[in-house]
Amino acid sequence: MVRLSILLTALMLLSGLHMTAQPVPGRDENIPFLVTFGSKSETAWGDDDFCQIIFFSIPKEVSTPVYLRVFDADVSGLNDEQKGDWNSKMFYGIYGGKGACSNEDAQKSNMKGKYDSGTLLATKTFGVDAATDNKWYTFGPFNPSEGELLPEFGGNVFKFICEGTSGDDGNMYRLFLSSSPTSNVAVEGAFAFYFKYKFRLHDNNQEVSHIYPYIDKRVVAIKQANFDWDNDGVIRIVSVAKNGESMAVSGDNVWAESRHTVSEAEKNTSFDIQMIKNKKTVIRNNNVVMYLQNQFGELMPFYSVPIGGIPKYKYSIGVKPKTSK
Ligand SMILES: [Ca+2]
Ligand SMILES: [Ca+2]
Ligand SMILES: [Ca+2]
Repeated sequence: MVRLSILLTALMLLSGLHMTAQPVPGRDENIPFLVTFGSKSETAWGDDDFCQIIFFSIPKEVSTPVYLRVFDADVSGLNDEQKGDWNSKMFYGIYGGKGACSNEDAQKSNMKGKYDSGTLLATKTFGVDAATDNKWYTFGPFNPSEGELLPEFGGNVFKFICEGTSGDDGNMYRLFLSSSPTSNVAVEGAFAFYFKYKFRLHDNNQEVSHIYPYIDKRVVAIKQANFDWDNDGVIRIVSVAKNGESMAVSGDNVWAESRHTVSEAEKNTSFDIQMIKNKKTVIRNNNVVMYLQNQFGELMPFYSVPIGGIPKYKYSIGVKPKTSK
């Protein structure tokens, strides 16, 4: 219940952010693709467990149908990462109803238990498919009331799962929650969130990618974990009180972890976690995984838009950090 009121306060800050909240990866994240590999892949290619879970929240006032659109749903042709022959299959599922998000297994970093909780509303499996290569595929329509009504997460919540069920190739894709089946039209007030994120970094080492976890008032420290970063540059935190605090960066096929304290001034703000690529070496096709935990060991959601806006370092706070309890 504590968590509920905290999130409600946070989510009120999201109102007004209509047009930027619908794509995943989010516009401000500057991440080119989400990634899921086939179930027989080597984890050294950048996916630790071959499954990705993304949640979408729709304000309960919205009663018109919504659609979940997937760009490049196939595993072949353009965008995807081929190993040998194209032989991978991807299960896509959209879930609603009781437990879709509230089941704790759906909010964890592994695929144990009922991570696929809730009611399966739509599903399709893709492999080699020229019809969806480099194009949008549309799931739906869904009635928003088919989601799981969770006021603490901002309304009716749907769960999207992309799971590799065979093969060893990499699936690159993007998502858009739309009010139209044929184009990307934002659903007023909706947004996406995720507890573990698997994605592709840009090849161009001048690009900087971001994620935006929200630091609620209970958080006194975070532990970040990332996988298979291939030592591709630096990861740093910018917040109202941190001017680029470094996070641990993983090498090939391993996890790295680091702990970061949270000051009073950082509570109820977002962190801007910046991923700055290696400027000396061009590392291409770099697929990575990241999640964050609070001091209770709970995974912290990242939001497709930074709640409260992108944080700016304030010199007056940073040089005199207030201590947390
Ligand atoms: Ca293959
Ligand atoms: Ca493709
Ligand atoms: Ca990698």
